Amino acid sequence: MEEKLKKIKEKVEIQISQVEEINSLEKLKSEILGRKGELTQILKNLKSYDESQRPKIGKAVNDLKRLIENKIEEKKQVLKNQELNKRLESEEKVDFSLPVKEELGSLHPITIVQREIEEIFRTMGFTVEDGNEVETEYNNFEAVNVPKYHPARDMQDTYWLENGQLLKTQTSAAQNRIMKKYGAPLKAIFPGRCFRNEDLDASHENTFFQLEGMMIDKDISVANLIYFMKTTLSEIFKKDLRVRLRPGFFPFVEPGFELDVSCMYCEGKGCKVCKQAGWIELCPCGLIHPKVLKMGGIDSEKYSGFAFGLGLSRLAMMKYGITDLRLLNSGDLRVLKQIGIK
Ligand code: FA5
Repeated sequence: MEEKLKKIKEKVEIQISQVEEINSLEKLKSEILGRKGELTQILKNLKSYDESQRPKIGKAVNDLKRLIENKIEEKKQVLKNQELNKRLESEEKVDFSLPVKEELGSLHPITIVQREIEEIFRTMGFTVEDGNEVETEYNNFEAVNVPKYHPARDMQDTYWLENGQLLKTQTSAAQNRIMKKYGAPLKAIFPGRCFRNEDLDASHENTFFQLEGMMIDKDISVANLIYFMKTTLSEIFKKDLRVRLRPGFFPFVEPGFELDVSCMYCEGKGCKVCKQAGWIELCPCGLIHPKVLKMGGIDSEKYSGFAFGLGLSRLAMMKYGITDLRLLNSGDLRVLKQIGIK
C-alpha cells in the first residue's frame, strides 16, 4: 500500500504542476479527491484489507488527501497571481501619477440656481432654513389651513407613509415650524424637495424642488412682496424684469396671487416660450392667512406677512433653456454638457 500511495502522490504532483488554468485545476481536484478518485476508492474498500492494517491505511490515505489539497490550494494562488499580473501588464494598467483624464462632476443646475437665490435673499437679511422631506400631516396640511377633506388637498396627490406621515408635497410644510422657532418678526427662505403622485410630462415630475419664502413683520403688504420678487427674479435672470399679480387661491394666503414675470426671452413681445402672452407664470404667493399666523404662535393683530412658493425646478429649466423637466432628474451627464455647465 505504501508503494501505491507513493505512486499516486508522484502522479498527482506532476498533474498539478502541469495545470495552467484555475478551471482545469478545479476539475483535476474533483477527479483526484472526488467520489470516483483513487483515494476515495481505497477508503471505500478498506474492508478488503486485513483488520490490523485498516487504521494505518486509513490514516495514510487521509494524510495524502490533505497534502494534495494543500498543493492544489498553493497552485491556485500561483495561478491567480499570474492572471492578475497578466491583466495589469495589459489593458488594466493604472498609473496613479498621471493627471486626471476623467471628467470631473459639477453642481446640478437646480443647486446652482438655489444657491444664487439663497445668496440674493441672504443679502436682504433672510435666513436660509431646511425643511423635512418626511412630514406630519399637520405641518403639510392642517397648519397651513388645509384641514382634512379640504378640496385643496386634491391638488396635491400625496404619498402617504404607513405610519400616517407623508412625503412633503410643498415647502409650505415648514412654515409652522419656522414661525414657532423664530416668532415675529422673521425673514426666512426654505428650499426643499417635494413629492407628488403626478402624471409626468415635460413640466411635471413626481419629485421636484420648490423654494419658499416668508417675511413677517409689522405692516407687511403686497407692495413688499412685489418688491422682493421683482428684485430677486431680475437678479437671477440678470435682466430688469417686470412682475404682475393675478388672483390665485391657496388656503394659506389671503389675498392669494399668481405672480407672472415679463418673458425674459422676448422681453414681453410674445414668443414660443411664453406662448405669445409676453408673461410667464412663475410663483404663487400672497399675504399669510391670519389663521396660519395664529397656528404658528404669532399675533395676527400685530403682525402680517407675505409668503411665496417658487417652483425651483421650473426656474432652473427657464434659466438654462431646458425644455423637459424630467431631464433634471435623469442623472444624464450629457444634459449638463449641453447646457454648458460642464
Ligand atoms: C404650492 O405648492 C404652494 N405651497 C405655493 C405657495 C407658497 C403659495 C406660499 C402661496 C404662498 P403649487 O402647487 O402651485 O403651490 O406649486 C408651486 C410651484 O411648484 C408651481 O408653480 C410649480 O412651479 C412647482 N410645481 C408644482 N408641482 C410641480 C411638479 N409636479 N413638477 C414640477 N414643479 C412643480
